[in-house]
Amino acid sequence: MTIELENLYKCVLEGELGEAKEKVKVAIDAGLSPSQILNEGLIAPMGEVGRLFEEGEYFVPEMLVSAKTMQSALDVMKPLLVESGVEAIGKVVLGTVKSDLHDIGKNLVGMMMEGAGFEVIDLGIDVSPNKFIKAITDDTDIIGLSTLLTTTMPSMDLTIKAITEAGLREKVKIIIGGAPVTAAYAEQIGADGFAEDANQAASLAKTLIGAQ
Ligand code: B1M
Repeated sequence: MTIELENLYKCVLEGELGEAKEKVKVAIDAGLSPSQILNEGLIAPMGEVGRLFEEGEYFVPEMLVSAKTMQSALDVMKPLLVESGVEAIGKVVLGTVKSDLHDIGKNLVGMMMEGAGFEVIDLGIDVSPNKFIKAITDDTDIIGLSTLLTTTMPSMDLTIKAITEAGLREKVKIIIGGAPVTAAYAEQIGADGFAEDANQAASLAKTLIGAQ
């Protein structure tokens, strides 16, 4: 790993909120690619944060400050990940499902989808099935559901059931993702697809609307 990425990794791991933006700029100026900065400098330390939490070395406040650090770094990355001024190829309604407050992965998915040319309506975190339903308009193509907790995976199932009961299932394609989610689970609950990461999510969304 380059010294710039090592510094960024440490900054996210230790939650040095004020430093993150600067470290990202240094990595960009050093000519590192956005995907390298993202994967090695930002996503990798969050995995380590999770490991330290499991081992009882980190607690919720440490996880939170690392998350805020990563989010502020992502804000600097956004212009590199999102191409502006392009006419939208489709509309995505995105959210973290009911009872789940994790949003970094979802935000990244939103950025990649925007970068792929979609208009993204981000409903935020802890989104109830009803809120997803209310957000579906005539021009909505894709619903994206994110979750990070095994305990909130059933909220995905409930959301799809609610969309079906509201008579809207045929109008939209539904993509699910998040660390505990699998392709088998997507099939089990009747989603149209599962994506492992934000890039795959954007690519899957394009495939589902016939744009690639
Ligand atoms: Co939480 N947390 N957390 N946490 N947290 C995890 C998820 C955990 C795995 C940590 C651990 O124990 N190792 C664990 C879940 C265990 C489980 O269910 N199996 C956990 C726990 C237990 C909890 C609490 C219950 C802790 C507590 O209170 N005792 C609590 C729950 C709160 C709630 O939601 N109700 C909690 C709280 C929090 C914070 C609020 C402190 C904070 C979140 C802040 C925020 O998001 N704004 C937090 C954090 C930061 C984490 C870890 C450390 C990092 C998550 C992250 O941002 N990763 C996480 C450990 C880990 O993931 N290793 C952990 C980086 C991000 C880029 O990756 O979100 O996976 P990820 O997104 C990926 C893919 O999953 C995918 O694309 C992204 C990458 O390209 N993806 C999609 C995501 N959504 C997608 C949607 C798609 C497609 C792909 O289509 C629509």
